[in-house]
Amino acid sequence: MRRRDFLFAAVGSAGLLGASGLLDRASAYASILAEASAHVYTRRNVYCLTATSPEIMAYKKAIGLMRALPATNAVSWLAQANIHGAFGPPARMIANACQHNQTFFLSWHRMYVYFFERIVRKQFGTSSFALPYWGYAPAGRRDLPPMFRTPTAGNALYDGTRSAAINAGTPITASLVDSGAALAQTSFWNFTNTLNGTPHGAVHIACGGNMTQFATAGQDPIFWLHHCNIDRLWEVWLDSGGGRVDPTGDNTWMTTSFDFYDENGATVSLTGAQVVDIACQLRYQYENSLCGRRVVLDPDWWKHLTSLRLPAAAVTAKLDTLGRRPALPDSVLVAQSLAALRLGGKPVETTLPITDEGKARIAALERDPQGGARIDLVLDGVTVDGTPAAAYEIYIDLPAGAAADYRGPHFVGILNLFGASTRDAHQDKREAQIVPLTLAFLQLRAARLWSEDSVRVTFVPRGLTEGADPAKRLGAATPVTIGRVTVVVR
Ligand SMILES: [Cu+2]
Repeated sequence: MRRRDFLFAAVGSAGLLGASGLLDRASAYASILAEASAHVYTRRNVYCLTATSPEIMAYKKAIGLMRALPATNAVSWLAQANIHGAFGPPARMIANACQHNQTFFLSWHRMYVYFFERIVRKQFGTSSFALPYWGYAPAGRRDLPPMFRTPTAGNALYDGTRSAAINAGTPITASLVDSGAALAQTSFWNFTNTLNGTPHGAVHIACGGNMTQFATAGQDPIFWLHHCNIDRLWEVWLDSGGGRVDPTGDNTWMTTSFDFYDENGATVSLTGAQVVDIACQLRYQYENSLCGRRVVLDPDWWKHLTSLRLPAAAVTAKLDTLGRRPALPDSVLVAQSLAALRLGGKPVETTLPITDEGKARIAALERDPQGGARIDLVLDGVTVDGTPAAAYEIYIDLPAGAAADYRGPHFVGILNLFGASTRDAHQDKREAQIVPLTLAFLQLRAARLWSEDSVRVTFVPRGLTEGADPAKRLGAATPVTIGRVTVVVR
């Protein structure tokens, strides 16, 4: 296990830190280490596995058995998918409970995947079972893992509702799986809002079929691996440091409780405070995504330590201020579109004049970027007719004639079309997409690329998979509507 996890596990289970904060009593730690290693399940990158890996065999078998159970059985495949979203679920079952808002998106899905994994392990899998994660990355692989796309009879991992291109192994378009914009954020709320759209929503849409709607997403076996990866990215973000911390000062986030079914079908609940440490509280961890290059743990590593200290309270307090900002203070409107936008196969640009008060607020934010204010782009009333046929990259103040490059400073995310289909029964459950702009603002401002008088927002269509051409696919059709585009300072 990683040193950080071990440290947490050790501190959590024995509280052996001396008054000096120095870790000592090495032999006690060695036994805790052995104990902890034996009870922490490791989630591995699916690209490191094959169709005959134990995790994959167990998962496949479990899906078959779970699908054979009625939806009234809490550990059935449908009952588990229905917790996320459902068309007409059985009475008195937990259903339609998914949280896609900025407060509970990450913690709710962590709990959901955690109990699902326990069900597979206890009821249908093996005692060492851990869900693999779909570790797509721009530099690595972006295709649907091969064992999920073999349409042979009896392959429970195959889902025929997905797009033909995805089931053929065509790589997802690079900007859709890129977590760079999310990981660059330092406050939890900016991170979760950015991640929710990209790669989370973008990958749902790229898969097509069941994955595009709240009510059916959990029925595609790849859903659980996708959410494992979203959960892993939360850990990657925390490990990046630089003030990235969980909102443990937010009472609502910490104490709101959600219901699920455990491995025996009993109703259980968890709060945010109970899921902040995956190794210590939930007994799982993520293997890094480098296949075959596992870090071999030296059982005597602690003998080489001279000192290992936890950060001093003063340092921790300073780090925490970034992540512990209030969640949603009152916002001030900076700029607003006057009419709904229709998006199709060609780029669409809208220029929003900045109000006088908006200019003053932005100037104040620039003078004191650590002061807690933030700029957000808010996209309300986003709908798509039918199944999305393209993705839309969002750019801020992209200069006329400049190439739209998602790796550049103007890119802020992908328009989130997950659950936006007018066919989705839970379309009304959707909330506005919040695209954090503070980081882009500071970067563009430093490069003198931020416009004083207006915010220009450009939506650039991209194929969902490599080689797909939205202009050709959509022609003159404009199936996507954005009801309102606003920029606010909070
Ligand atoms: Cu999702």
